[in-house]
Amino acid sequence: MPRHRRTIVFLLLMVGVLVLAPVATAAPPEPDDPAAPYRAEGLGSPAERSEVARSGVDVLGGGRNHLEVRASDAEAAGLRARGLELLPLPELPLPRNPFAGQFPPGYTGYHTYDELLAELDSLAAAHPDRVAASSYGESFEGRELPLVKVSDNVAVDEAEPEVLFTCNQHAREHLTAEMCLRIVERLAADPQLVDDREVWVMPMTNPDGAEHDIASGAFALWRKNRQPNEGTPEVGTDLNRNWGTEWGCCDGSSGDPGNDTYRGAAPFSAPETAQLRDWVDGRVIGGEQQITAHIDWHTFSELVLWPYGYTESDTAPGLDADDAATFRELGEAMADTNGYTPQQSSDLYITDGGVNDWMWAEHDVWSFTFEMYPESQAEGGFYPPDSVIERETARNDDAVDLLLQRAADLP
Ligand code: 7B0
Ligand code: CA
Ligand code: CA
Ligand code: ZN
Repeated sequence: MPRHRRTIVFLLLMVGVLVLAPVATAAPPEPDDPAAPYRAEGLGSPAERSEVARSGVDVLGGGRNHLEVRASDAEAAGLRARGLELLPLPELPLPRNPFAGQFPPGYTGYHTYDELLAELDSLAAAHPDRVAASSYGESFEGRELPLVKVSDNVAVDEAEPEVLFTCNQHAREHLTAEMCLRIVERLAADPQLVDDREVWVMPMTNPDGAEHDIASGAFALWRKNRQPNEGTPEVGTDLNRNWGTEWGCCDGSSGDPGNDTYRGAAPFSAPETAQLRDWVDGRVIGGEQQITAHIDWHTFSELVLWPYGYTESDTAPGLDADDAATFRELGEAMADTNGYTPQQSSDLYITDGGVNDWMWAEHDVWSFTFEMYPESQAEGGFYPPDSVIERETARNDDAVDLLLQRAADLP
């Protein structure tokens, strides 16, 4: 939307808020979606967890023996009919916000898209020799996709190992944008850490979704991007099912645009994944991929995950036993620093079209997913209050530093 129209819409909204505020805050309307959160116990194998993930429920998180899901009454009945034990989880008492488009009270420490860009610009202005803020493209709705480089002599492409951090592929996982922001802040403030590294940070890879999640004044529990789908009113593609390696191969995504794990009409059909792919492809210089290591940040469940996600096998084309051992060793070493549970991605449940599989299969990037705090919906799920941001992002400082260290000598 052009800026002047945004201003007019904003003014109209402000008038609306002043008139309607007492009504809007008095009685929050019933949510459209009657799905409720449950913990499904006794899922002792990846196959059992994958089966539940495939059943159409919204998977919130999981662990070695369980998954947490949102299920409608009918879906819950179906799972119970299969013999599953479903324990109801608390519905979070999420506040409504009279100022639509902002985070509500208790969450204002999180950054909106505009606040994030402003923060990145001010970091670049404060550390012009070490921080460069730019963009690697545009989202479906036309927002610039933010990209930050942190390094000594930041304007120069030096012969230093390059490491990539990506955040917020999933809209509602707001804590991850704060994680990426912290990485930039911390590396900017400590020249030693980036003396002989080039660190790239993409703090909000799905800005349309993240903004949509806070647009109405109540969290929308939104996951996907905001791209319309032909022939249906259902909106959005799950960006972490839209990557081109073994896309849609293995029942680890959905072909239904109404599903939260809709893989899109084709690999890289989402502009957000296509442009991230193009940028990573562009880091092949003189035939060599410059990026050696990568973390894609998610919430929640407190896990460290590595490829592949599309198969239960530890090894598969392009990933041999030595690679698997290195992934495990490095994943476990990082998990030692933050107390997360380390495992191959498919040990949680099968996913196809995920970013880690593509980064490894296509570019031999040592690519991990971190599922951050909390462990459970019962501790806030996707929406922990802003009071945890400092603690739960700082919790990953050592893992980030370890990956930066190891980036120099990875095979
Ligand atoms: C996802 O809850 C899960 C990897 C399992 N193979 C990663 C991620 O895309 O499903 N989990 S999440 O959506 N953040
Ligand atoms: Ca440098
Ligand atoms: Ca370089
Ligand atoms: Zn996620």
